[in-house]
Amino acid sequence: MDVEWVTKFLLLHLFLHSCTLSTHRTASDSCTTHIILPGPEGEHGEKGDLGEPGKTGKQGPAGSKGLIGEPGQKGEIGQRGKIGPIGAKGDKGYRGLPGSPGMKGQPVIAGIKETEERFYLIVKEGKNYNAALVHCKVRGGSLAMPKDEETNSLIAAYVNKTGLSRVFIGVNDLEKERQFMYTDSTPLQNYSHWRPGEPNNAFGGEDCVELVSDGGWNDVECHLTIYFVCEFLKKNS
Ligand code: GN1
Ligand code: CA
Ligand code: CA
Repeated sequence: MDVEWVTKFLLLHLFLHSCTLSTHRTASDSCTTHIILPGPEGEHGEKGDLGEPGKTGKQGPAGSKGLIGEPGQKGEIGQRGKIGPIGAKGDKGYRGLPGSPGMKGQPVIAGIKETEERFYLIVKEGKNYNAALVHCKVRGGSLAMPKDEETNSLIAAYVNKTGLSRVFIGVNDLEKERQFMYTDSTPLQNYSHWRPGEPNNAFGGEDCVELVSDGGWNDVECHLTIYFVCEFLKKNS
């Protein structure tokens, strides 16, 4: 039942009741002129117009952190790096196996020749003039010093027999250019056996002397490495 209608009915009923119970009023002046009954309720009004859009709401709080993204694509291969520093020196290697035995060597001394006073000895070890001289000296001798044709021929024959073409002999002009001396510091006196055109001090640097197989002498560079002849004085001469 409609609540508003019930309320109005009750009010009216109350009004009527008080009117009939009243003792200090007459029925004629109080209950006939004040009865006002409301009419029936009218029809509902038309639906109102659409309201205006509401105000923009306040900015909301920040959302929660999103999930981690997918990994990106693999990048291109990088450029080649700089060459690194030189590594530390390696350890010393193991000792190698011993080599196989060598062939039997040629005899260093090619026989011996002698005169009445001296022994002559070809040394088949290539040495420069100074080393050759030392080799003979430490053995108590000297580089051969042919001081006459007989001795020179003997040495030449010896060189030929040994199959050689040249040997150092103990003659040089180390002390003074063009003043050839024997290695015992005696000057060339009555004898020499220069080849034609020698000594020529070729290239300005020939101060030692070789004896070639024909017995002739030639001045050569002292640093040449060739075989040589030592001589040894016999003791009792
Ligand atoms: C030799 O080969 P050549 O001309 O450069 C010799 C010289 C001689 C010359 C004679 C190292 O020199 O001492 O004087 O022949 N040099 C050597 O022609 O044997
Ligand atoms: Ca010279
Ligand atoms: Ca020469």
